[in-house]
Amino acid sequence: MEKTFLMVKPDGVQRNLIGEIVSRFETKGFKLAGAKLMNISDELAKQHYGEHKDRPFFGELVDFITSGPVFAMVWEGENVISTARNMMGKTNPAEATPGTIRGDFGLTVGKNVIHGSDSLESAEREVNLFFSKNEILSYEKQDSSWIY
Ligand code: RTP
Ligand code: MG
Repeated sequence: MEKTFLMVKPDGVQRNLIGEIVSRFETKGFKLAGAKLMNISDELAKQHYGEHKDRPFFGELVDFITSGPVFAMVWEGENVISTARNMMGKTNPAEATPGTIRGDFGLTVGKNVIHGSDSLESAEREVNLFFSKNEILSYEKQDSSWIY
């Protein structure tokens, strides 16, 4: 089943949005396969955002993502990569549609609350960069016949 890497950025953690964000993906129907609160090292930040290393905002981006704890997650489900990107909204929260995470909670492009993998290749790369094999759980949801 398709997996994606999502991360509540330091601004989202500071603003107590972990629960709200987890809730959106849970109620959408995706399955949580792994999660942890962690600090990102300078080295990990540079690897994660390697594609942006020549952009003028790279230094700021690395400083910000290493500035405090993030909540890293692996989510699973059909088309989870593109659906999660739609649920996040546009990179610039000023342009993100209300109802999306960035549209509802973000203000500036630098502090846009959440990261999500943008392709199958980046999802595989980012899941493996942040999680070891034994931190990703494979499990079935309970048979729901006992829920009335
Ligand atoms: P992300 O990787 O964090 O999920 O965001 P994204 O795909 O929507 O956007 P991307 O182009 O990958 O940019 C990564 C992050 O860099 C910051 N950024 N700042 N100052 C700027 O013009 C600028 N542009 C991008 C944003 O925080 C963006 O999420
Ligand atoms: Mg990106």
